[in-house]
Amino acid sequence: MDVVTFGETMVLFTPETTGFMRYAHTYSRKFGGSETNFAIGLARLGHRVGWISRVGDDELGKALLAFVRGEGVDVSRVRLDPDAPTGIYFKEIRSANDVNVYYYRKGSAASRMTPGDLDEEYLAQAKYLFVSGITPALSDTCRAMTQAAITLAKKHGLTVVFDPNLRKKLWPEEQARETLLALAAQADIVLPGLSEGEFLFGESDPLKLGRRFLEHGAQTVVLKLGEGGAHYFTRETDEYIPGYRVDRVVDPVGAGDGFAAGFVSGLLDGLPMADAVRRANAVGAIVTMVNGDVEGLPERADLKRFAEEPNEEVI
Ligand code: KDG
Repeated sequence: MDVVTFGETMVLFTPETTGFMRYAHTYSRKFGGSETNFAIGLARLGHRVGWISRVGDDELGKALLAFVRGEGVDVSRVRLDPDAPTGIYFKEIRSANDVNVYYYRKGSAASRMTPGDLDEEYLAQAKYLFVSGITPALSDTCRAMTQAAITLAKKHGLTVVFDPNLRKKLWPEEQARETLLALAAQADIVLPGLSEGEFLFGESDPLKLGRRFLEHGAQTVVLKLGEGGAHYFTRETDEYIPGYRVDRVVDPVGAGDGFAAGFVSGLLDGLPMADAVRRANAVGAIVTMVNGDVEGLPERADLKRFAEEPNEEVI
């Protein structure tokens, strides 16, 4: 396995119409969850990736599992929980750049995960552990599991990649800040968005923010600037990598996970940091052009085509 990740994936209902959810009558059923968005992104690019989780032992849980398995992600460590349902979430698309989410996930099967859901041998054989800041927000036991996963990863020499993925709907701000800062301090690579950095450190200047994350413990920080690209920082150097202009954003949800998949894929392929960030920008941009959290994730050929197109860079 190149990469292992863990966290909750939900059944996603996307309305066929834009506007307030109260007027939406028809939905298409999809699946979404930061960690499987990321894992599917890597699988589409040809990497070996495993996902640890729980889903309900119900029809939707089985459909979700079949979907993720069908995308080439190893689900051998996912448990069907007979005592709790699979989580659900709805999207409300007011406009392409204004998407709300409504969660129905409290008490879900995944929120009942504990450190006992981790298989040490399974983790130990991977190169990277991808940790999202959503999992510790789900419950006390999921928070303990997140810490246990990082501890095991460090014990076995995995590189820990952390995306803060701040979801204010899931937990009180003070608890979120304290927990996400503690996790960021232990990660080798941190992939924050600008607004997440502002939330964590009260700092909005990208250069200062990147250095704050380094001082806090990370070896590498890639600050995501949306359409504007990304700025990476290491102990030795830093560099701004412009983003790609997307003519028509359809659905921005999942772009950050695509970014993370593109970046880790670049590292697995041994690309220099700047090229890994370029790939991350490209995958993130491609994801926004398609409705759904994972549907737009590119395969190698799509990525090559996109890179060869005369894409305008946004600086
Ligand atoms: O990054 C996209 C995720 O936010 C989405 O897929 C759903 O995992 C999800 C969440 O918890 O919001």
